[in-house]
Amino acid sequence: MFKSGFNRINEQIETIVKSAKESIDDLSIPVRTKRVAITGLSRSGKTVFITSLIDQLLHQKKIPFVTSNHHPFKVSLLPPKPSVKRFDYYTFSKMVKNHHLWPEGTDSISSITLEFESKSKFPLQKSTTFRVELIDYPGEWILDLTMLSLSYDQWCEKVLGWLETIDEPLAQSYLQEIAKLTPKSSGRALEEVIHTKYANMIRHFKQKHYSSLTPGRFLMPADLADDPLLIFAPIHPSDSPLYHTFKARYETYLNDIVKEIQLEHFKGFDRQIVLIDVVKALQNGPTCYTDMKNGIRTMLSLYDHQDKNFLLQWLSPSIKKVLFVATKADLVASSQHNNYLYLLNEMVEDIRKELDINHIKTDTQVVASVKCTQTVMSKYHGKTLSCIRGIDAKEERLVEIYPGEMPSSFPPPDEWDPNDYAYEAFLPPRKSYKEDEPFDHINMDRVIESIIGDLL
Ligand SMILES: Nc1nc2c(ncn2[C@@H]2O[C@H](COP(=O)(O)OP(=O)(O)OP(=O)(O)O)[C@@H](O)[C@H]2O)c(=O)[nH]1
Ligand SMILES: [Mg+2]
Repeated sequence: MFKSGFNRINEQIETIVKSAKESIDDLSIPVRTKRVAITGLSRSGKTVFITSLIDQLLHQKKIPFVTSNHHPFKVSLLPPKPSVKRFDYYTFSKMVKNHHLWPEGTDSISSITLEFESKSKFPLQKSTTFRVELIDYPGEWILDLTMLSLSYDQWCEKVLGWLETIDEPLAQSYLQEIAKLTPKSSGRALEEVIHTKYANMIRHFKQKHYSSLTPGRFLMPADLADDPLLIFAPIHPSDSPLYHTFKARYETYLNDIVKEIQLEHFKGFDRQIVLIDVVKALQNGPTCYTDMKNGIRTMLSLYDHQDKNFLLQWLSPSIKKVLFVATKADLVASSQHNNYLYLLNEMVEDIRKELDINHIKTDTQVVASVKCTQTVMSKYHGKTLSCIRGIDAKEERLVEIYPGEMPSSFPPPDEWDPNDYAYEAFLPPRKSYKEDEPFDHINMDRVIESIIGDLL
């Protein structure tokens, strides 16, 4: 049988397409890897957020905003480099889903890489593969990075100056103690007394929800507990042996711990998510709010290109996008999520302007990584109001509470009464998950779209 001219042309086209496809396949293009830093002050929700992020991407059953916008994609987990601990997604998700408990506070740096394989939008290309690397670390350690730009004297001046401004008896007592030091002050016993007083004070401040506390290893020493390297504290400059010993240990701490161990993990990030516990700020009053805001600003000053510190310069230029996320949105009635977003926007407004000057794109979102509550209409003092129903963390039983109205703007300091906001901590829901069922969440799909949607 004769082939029609049309068929011959068709066959030739097919051959050309096939060989073009093969030559594209042969090009061994290295897999693109984007590094996403999940940062946030201590207890802001990083570990739970990363666990939920992975869970949503692996199962893809509750992220319609992502799945309906893109070609189908598959996600698998790869181990990190051998030198880094693996983020223990399986243990954490099991703990939340099966045991209905939260993971403990993080005490070491860990990492995990997600490999995405997505069907190409173009017929000539095979499916595209890219990787997203995530790191988790103890929130207490993040502010240590900013110590890198401070000499011992500058750090002391900053910390002691701050202690003078806060209305805390322990701060006064510490300042009085160090005022007694003389040019002859020396000896291990005295070093330990001053260090212990300072370390206990900042641990106490952490309980009181202060955020700008350094050094992080005093709060979360991990493998350095009882290491003499940590025996230092801020004191006024002098020629005393005590001052010289503290100064030397401060410098060793920066070089051996902060630079060598911690900084290594913060280099070369492309995108950053900053998690903020805005409910905590509202609930603990103006001092906590200001302190938290300062903590976040300090954390992000790493990207200030005006900074003359070469280490910070080396770290900063790769970040192109920062997403600010208010976590634990399930503590807030769903009708008040807009106000929750307004509060977040207000909190990060100045910081966003600073990042904008440095050509870093920013965005904001409110999220619950694991939705633990339902919003229900209930009678409260004779009125029907939006209440929150969930397993109360203290009472370990199902409760319904009315946490108060979330304002659309932070109150002026003299009108800000933390008692107006009765937000409670909740345990993960006591539900039984179907196989492959991810966590219920609020807006995790919006976050995924915002941070990696362009790659899919
Ligand atoms: N209701 C609710 N609570 C949450 C959620 N995420 C975190 N939490 C609460 O916040 C606490 C801290 O969460 P983590 O993820 O451990 O916080 P982290 O930032 O990793 O804390 P560090 O490791 O100490 O820096 C948890 O123990 C929960 O009580 C959430 O989505 N909903
Ligand atoms: Mg953690």
